[in-house]
Amino acid sequence: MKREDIERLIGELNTLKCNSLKMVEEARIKYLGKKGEITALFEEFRNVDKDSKREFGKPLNELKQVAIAKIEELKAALDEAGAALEASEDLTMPGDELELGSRHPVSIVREEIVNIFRKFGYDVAEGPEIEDDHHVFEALNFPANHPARDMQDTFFISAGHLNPLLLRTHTSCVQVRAMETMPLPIRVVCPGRVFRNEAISARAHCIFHQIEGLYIDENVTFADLKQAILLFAREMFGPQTQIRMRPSYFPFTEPSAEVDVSCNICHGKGCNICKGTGWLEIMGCGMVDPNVLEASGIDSKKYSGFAFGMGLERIAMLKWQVNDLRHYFENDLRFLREFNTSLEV
Ligand code: 2NL
Repeated sequence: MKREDIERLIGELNTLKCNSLKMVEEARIKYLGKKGEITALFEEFRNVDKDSKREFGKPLNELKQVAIAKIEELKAALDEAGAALEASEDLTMPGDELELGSRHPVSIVREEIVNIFRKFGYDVAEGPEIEDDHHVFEALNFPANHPARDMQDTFFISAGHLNPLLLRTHTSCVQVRAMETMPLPIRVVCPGRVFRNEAISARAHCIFHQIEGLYIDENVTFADLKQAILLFAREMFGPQTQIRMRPSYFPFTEPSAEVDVSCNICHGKGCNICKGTGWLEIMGCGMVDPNVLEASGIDSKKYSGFAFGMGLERIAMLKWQVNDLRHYFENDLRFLREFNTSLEV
């Protein structure tokens, strides 16, 4: 028995290549079969003297392990290649169809509005949907007996506390957090989901979306508010758009106004959409009440600001004339596919 025989066989096995399972089986017989070369070496090993046994035993066993492992490896590689070949046999088959999603109308409107205010230099902020009484009501100048503070109108999570947890009823609370934490001046828009305890119908839902904006600096006036809203309206609804403001009331602004834009469907002539008035209501706004500034630690003698808020479903309704709120939450694919902007190329 010679050491070189063992080494030669290990070398052969290491470089062994087979193109078919038949070749692998032939190689197995050549090395490990009853009359195979390795089997023959084991036969020979039986007759070597005791000292040589010590020398050859270990390498011989290693050789056998190398051969078994190599045969297995070649077999596995060919099985895998065979399966892949079988699966891809007909290269003319059409590919699997890809289901493309689409943007939800509320997301489309939110992105449009956010992008307009980004261009104006506003930051975008988000905050928690589970809020406390302080950020939703107290810091926003809501009187203790305001109806929104009632269980009837707001989803409370922990009642009976001084500062109960609740689902936010507007996104103004995100702006309160901005006033508490951001350095002045502040320019921020806050999009988000809000919750009110309403029975679901075509015109009301317990979940909907808002975007609010806030600008605080020295010497901010109502004229700045009007100009900001006018520029926004023309970016959003077209360069011919006119706006008008009607006096209104919110606990957190004084003075307050509702904003209408000229109806870009009938151009003021009067149609179904604007109910014959030529105007469409799009948002509420006003000058931030000094009490609200002070509640978040801002000096109302030095700083003033304006704020505004709008409902995203309402803007989507004006844009696409889908006038039943429930469509925006049911995720019926026939509805969602109407907004398949991702397929526009
Ligand atoms: C509407 C009207 C409005 C605000 C929201 C606001 C926020 C802070 C301070 C003062 Cl932190 N005001 N937000 C102001 C006026 C109107 O929303 O109709 N929303 C759907």
